[in-house]
Amino acid sequence: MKYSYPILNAEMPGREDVLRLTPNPASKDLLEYLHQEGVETWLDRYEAQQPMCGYGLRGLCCRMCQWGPCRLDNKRQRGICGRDLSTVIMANLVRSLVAGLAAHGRHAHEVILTIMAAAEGKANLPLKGEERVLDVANRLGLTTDGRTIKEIAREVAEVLLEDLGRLTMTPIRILTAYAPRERIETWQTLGVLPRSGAYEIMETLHMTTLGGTSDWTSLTEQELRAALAYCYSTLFGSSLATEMLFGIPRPKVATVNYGILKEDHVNILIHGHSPVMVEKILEKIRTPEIQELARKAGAKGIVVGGMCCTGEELLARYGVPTVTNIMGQELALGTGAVDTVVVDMQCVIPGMKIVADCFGTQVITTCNSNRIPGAIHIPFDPENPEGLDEDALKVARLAVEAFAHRDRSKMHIPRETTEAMVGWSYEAIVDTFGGLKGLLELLREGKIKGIATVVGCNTPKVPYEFNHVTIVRRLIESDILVTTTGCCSHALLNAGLCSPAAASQAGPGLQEVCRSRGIPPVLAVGGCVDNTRTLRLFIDLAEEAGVAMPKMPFVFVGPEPGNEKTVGQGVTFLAHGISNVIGFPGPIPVPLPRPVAGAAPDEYDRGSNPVADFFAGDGLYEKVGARIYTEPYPKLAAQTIRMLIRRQRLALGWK
Ligand code: NFS
Repeated sequence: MKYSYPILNAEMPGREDVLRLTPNPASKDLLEYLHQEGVETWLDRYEAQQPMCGYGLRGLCCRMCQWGPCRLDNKRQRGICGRDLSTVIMANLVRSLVAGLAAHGRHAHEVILTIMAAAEGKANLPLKGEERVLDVANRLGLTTDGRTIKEIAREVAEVLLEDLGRLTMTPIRILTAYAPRERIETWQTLGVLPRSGAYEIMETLHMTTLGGTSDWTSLTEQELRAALAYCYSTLFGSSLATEMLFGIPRPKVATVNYGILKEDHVNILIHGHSPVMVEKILEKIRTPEIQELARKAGAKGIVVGGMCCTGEELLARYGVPTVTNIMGQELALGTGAVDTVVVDMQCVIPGMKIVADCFGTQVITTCNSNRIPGAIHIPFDPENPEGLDEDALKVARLAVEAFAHRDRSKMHIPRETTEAMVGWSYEAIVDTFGGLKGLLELLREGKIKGIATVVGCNTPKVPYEFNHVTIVRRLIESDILVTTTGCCSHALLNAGLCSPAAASQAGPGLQEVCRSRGIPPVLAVGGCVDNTRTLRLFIDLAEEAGVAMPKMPFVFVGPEPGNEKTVGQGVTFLAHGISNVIGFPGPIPVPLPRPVAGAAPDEYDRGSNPVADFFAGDGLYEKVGARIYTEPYPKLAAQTIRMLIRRQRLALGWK
């Protein structure tokens, strides 16, 4: 590895490392091609940022007022205001968690308001997820008899909206409806039950502003409180609302990877997180009018490809092929074969537009929160949804018409395509195993040793997608079933690990389980907000086993942490008693072992700081029964996960 960071006890890759280790040949091909062509990507800008700031890397820079910025270290242990090191680290951490909360919250808000519009007949959208509407209504104790599905959906949406924005101390109703009793009691004892997503954002910013709390431990409590708001108001809010609107996904076979793009077809990429407008756009693309328009433009057909979480929504529901993730978005446009990219909200990096301009790709933005200079803007507003059909048709027309302007001399499409079985909603997983009892039995008898949910973004700090794929290969070899979402799932989909054929790479127990059911050893459950599907599975399996969640053989793995949104994902699972294994040190100083002066040469002081000790030692463990393990080397990370699962099984007396 080219860049050594002794302060983190880790290294970061250089260009050669990325090209040598990145597992998808298509990504390597495009990275090399774009470099040769002089097209700038994240890899160039990442190298230009080296070496990175040691204060920022360890969360030691305080920028929460205009007295500073203050950089803290062993010599300067307080900022100008007197704020100490641990308070600065925790304030930075909890602020990034609530930034992620805000992002998922805005996503949830759009989908919930769309349900209201659909229920009131303002938007031409059928409520396709009747089963989910009734299920959530029953859990909330709402009256369903004698009411129309629209009336019930409207009332459920009101509850979800209130959970997002309540300011008074009424517990989040979805938390009360879905969280296990044992956990609710634990959170109550800790005093970390949240009010709502919006309230916990306000309270976090309030606590951490100049002259706010100087007790870092109160920020660890706020971290848990805000994570629970994040989980039960924004993740559940987005995931349940999307299922109410568009239905619960079911397993299906799809083709993914860069090779789905075709030279002689109109190629349209959809990108972002909220699936509302793209559902309509997809509907319009499939109409005879738009298909005919493509033929007239000289195309043999229309290909729609997905990126990031919007891509995963369409993949799970309709088998629409996906191409790549956040760090692949520039590469996908670098094929020069994309006529239009339609983006909604979040994880759309500005570098994408730079590449789009190099290849003449048309960019259409559909969310007022995510504007891009030079893009065509056709926004969706759930409070004024009447124009949705017309706008979606406009986008479809523009997208197809762009085919005529493509510069065919610049096309470079890698041939790789991969088969995958997708659509693993909570219900689909449970049904496949013949109910929770069936899956629990496989866990008890050890055919499946444990379940790891391997999720999250990419980061340039590890070779692109290398940690995701390496860790997961080793987990399935050890009979650990994997669920996945987000950008990690794109890496695993493209690597063929979500195909039933990947059963051959699994250990004997998992292999038998997969082969007898015709399923893959890695289940792609959806976008990041659909981590709720895995969480519900963990909650219900623990309940079925009659065992508290922290005792179950489950692990949360984030091999390539990137976005602020991932902080809340990890802490959500921690709060539920599920330990995290993280693939690169987060913004907390890494305790570094040092030889002890005057002692034997193999005697080390393991090093410490209060915040790292809290998360990785006993502080958090004593509160919720889980801790964070950080391991940047993926084979060692897989070993850590195996060890955690083995320990849990031994304690449970499962062989
Ligand atoms: Ni998740 Fe979806 Fe990817 Fe990270 Fe971004 S796409 S919500 S945040 S980068 S996994």
